[in-house]
Amino acid sequence: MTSKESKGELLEGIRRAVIAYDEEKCKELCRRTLEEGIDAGEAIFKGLTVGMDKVAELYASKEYFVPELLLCSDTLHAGLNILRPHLKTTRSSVRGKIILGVVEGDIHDIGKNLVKAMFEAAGWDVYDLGKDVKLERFVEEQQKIQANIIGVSALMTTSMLAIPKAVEALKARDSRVKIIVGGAPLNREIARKFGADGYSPDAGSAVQEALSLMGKSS
Ligand code: B1M
Repeated sequence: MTSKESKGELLEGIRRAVIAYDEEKCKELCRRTLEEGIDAGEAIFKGLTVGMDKVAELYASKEYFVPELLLCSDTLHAGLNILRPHLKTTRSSVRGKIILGVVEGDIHDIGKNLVKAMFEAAGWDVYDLGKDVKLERFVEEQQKIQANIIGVSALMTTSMLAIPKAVEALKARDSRVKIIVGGAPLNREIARKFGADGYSPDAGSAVQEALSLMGKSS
């Protein structure tokens, strides 16, 4: 077996373990990818995340329901916890502060947790407010932390409507604050309409977007 094949097999195994919500298998394979020297980012974005995309398809085709989604999500997070400390990104000389959270009424936090992992790996201080976050919490935390960036995630067409309210409340306190948004129902155009300063389609590009809003590059 060539090392390329074994890497491909490991990533495929991780995808399958997420789909089969086999938490132990997922953890074992994530540990093995690290032992084999495979990049943690690849294992996250070509293994765990691709597995979750397949889970979303199974949900859409009504082969999976909410209980399976929860189990698959737990499996993904179990693998992410093992891989996260080994993530390497281009560490920039800029170490910013970011407040992160998922909007009120929305408990989808897988994407937000991937974004968090990327900022941590880039050396940022991350203040994670979690999911279902009331807009007042973003405002209170910003008053305390004075972060460079506030990152807001929303996964539903309904919950994303909380974003313009959060932007308005945050900008009313400090018009210079920079807000980045992301999540499946959003795009750059909607982000602009909601008054956000930045948008990122995926966790990988969120750090770069933050840096460019701060007028820096990695
Ligand atoms: Co639900 N859910 N869910 N769900 N869920 C969706 C979002 C949905 C599209 C499924 C569908 O119907 N096709 C749909 C929303 C429809 C709409 O828009 N109105 C939906 C629904 C309806 C619901 C419930 C109402 C179901 C119910 O109870 N009947 C309920 C809502 C509960 C609530 O929030 N109040 C619900 C519940 C759940 C679970 C709890 C079971 C589970 C979430 C577990 C968890 O997150 N801990 C779940 C899941 C897993 C999904 C799907 C299948 C997968 C989402 C996911 O994790 N994707 C989803 C279907 C789909 O998206 N196709 C669906 C993988 C993840 C890596 O991608 O989160 O997009 P994503 O993150 C990406 C980018 O978007 C981006 O980077 C990430 C990685 O690159 N990104 C950012 C995200 N945030 C960012 C922030 C940034 C930058 C980039 O800067 C700040």
